[in-house]
Amino acid sequence: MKEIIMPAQIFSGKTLAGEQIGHTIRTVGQIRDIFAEGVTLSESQARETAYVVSSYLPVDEGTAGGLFFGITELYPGKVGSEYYMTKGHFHSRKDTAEFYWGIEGEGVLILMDAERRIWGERMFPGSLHYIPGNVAHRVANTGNTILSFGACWPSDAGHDYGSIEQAGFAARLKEVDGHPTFVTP
Ligand code: PAN
Ligand code: ZN
Repeated sequence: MKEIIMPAQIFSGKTLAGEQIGHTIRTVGQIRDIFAEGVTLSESQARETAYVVSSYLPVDEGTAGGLFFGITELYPGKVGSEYYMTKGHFHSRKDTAEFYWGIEGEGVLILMDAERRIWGERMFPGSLHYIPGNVAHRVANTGNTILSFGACWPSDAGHDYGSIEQAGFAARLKEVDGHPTFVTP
């Protein structure tokens, strides 16, 4: 008799649930160094949640040929004139790409190639983004509600946060006259 089983993980279209779903929370205080220097955070803002990543990693990190799936909920807010954003990273294995797609809210996907060329793509419910290999990616919430987006990436991609911690992105996305604007230092 061939069995038909229930999947152990459910993606409702908005949230991800199941035994194997992990959650990572980043507070504003934990990611304070990604924002422009010179802005002091209050203690209460430092305790705010900046984003939560719910992820389904069905195989061990580093496995060739596998896929990972994640949903990021990025809260609205600003540090100075800079929007709450993800830390951002290159993949450790340079030739690995990723899909992002917008689920709720609005924002900008900030992309930077190996030559430090920057561009942005608007994110909104239904937006689909192909992030090629060797392109750093970070998301900023430019709206007043939670920005939720999905991600699917190879299980051997790995995350290189160090390059961004050291050199940052070549431009910052700030609110200027009420609009998201790239500002170069
Ligand atoms: C995403 C990101 C997630 C959080 O799943 O990891 O949105 O952003 P940071 O990892 O930059 O803090 C992804 O790009 N995975 O590869
Ligand atoms: Zn990634």
